[in-house]
This record gives sequence, C-alpha cells and structure tokens, in this order.
Amino acid sequence: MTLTQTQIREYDRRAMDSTETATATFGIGCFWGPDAQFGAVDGVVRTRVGYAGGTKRDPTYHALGDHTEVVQVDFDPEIVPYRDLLNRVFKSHNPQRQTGKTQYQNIVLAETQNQQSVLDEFLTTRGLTADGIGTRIEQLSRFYPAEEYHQKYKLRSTSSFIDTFEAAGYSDDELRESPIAAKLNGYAAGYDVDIGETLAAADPGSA
Ligand code: MHO
Repeated sequence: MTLTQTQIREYDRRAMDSTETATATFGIGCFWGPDAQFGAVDGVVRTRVGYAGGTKRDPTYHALGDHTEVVQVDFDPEIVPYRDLLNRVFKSHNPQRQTGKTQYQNIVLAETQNQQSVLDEFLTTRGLTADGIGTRIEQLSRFYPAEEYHQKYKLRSTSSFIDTFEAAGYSDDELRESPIAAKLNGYAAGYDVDIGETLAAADPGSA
C-alpha cells in the first residue's frame, strides 16, 4: 500500500470527532497486539495504549507498579457496539484463566454505567459471573497513556508508513491519536482493514 501525506491528513480530517465516540478500555496481554487488532476493526476510530487497574501514580513501562498494560479504543457505537468489542475481547483470551504477572493480566475496565450493564448482561448470557471468572472485571479509575514508543508499535516499525507521517508533520501525540494511524497499525500487523476506498477518496490524485 502506498500512502500519501494528503491521504493521511484528509482521512484524519474526515474522521469522527472524539466528542462523538465512546471509549472502551481493556487488557489482554502485551498491549502492542490489541492496539493493532482493534485498530483494524470497522467502527474503531482511535486507539492508544497505557497503564491502568492499579494504584501507583504516574506509572511508566519500567516502573509499572501494580498496573496492567491496557488498550483504549474510541469507537462509533453505531458501527461497532460495546457488546461487539466485548465479544472480540473474550474471543481473544480464555476467561477461565488468568496470567500471574499483573502487567499482562486480562482485564475489562468499564467506564460508564451503561458499559457496566452491557458487560453484566454479556457475562450472564454466557453463564459467567464477574466473580467466577479469571478475567478481572473492574471500574476504570484512571488511564495513564504509555510512552510514545509503545503507541502504534507495529506502524512505527514500518518505515514506509512512519516516514510519511513524519513528512506530514505529525507529532508523537498526533500519531497516537490519529485515526488513519490506528488503521495502518492494524494493516501493518496483518489484519484486514477496510480503508482502500476511503483513502482513494481522500486523495483522488493518488490512484
Ligand atoms: N516481551 C515483549 C513485551 C513487550 S510488551 C509492551 C517484548 O519486550 O518484546 O509488554
């Protein structure tokens, strides 16, 4: 896939505003993988990775304390409801088991009352209970974004993509919050992303 600076800027300019998306937070092991996996999902607009679930203030990768690696996805609930995201989360790990190391534990951090009730119903319909499974089910208190080199990890190691973002003048924060970066991170990791037409429309001259 060849990528132009205009495609990047136009795709992001047209993306749904962050005031209109909902946000889901969960951990299923090392956050690089789900950052790419969920970035590729239709209806997921932005992703970022970070630390949550613990009490240590201002954790860092090398001083994580009691936090867990999590991914946060901003999504359009009309395209991908929270329930669908939960379905993917629970397909991506075994809720009957838990990882010993807190850093990599499976955890779903509901943020709103609505997410909490969707989650309760999701578990109930599968004969599961929050207390009866290995997966931690908790309320999100605080999310700390991870260091920039962890954001869009797969995209960052794909020089043809990252060079174009740099040429387009994207800062680290802008790359982390970029809708097209979320898609390309998924693409670089080998997931199907459905953005060909949108990219062509974003820069008609490039086709
Ligand atoms: N074992 C992986 C973990 C990275 S993930 C951000 C590595 O260091 O390559 O925890």
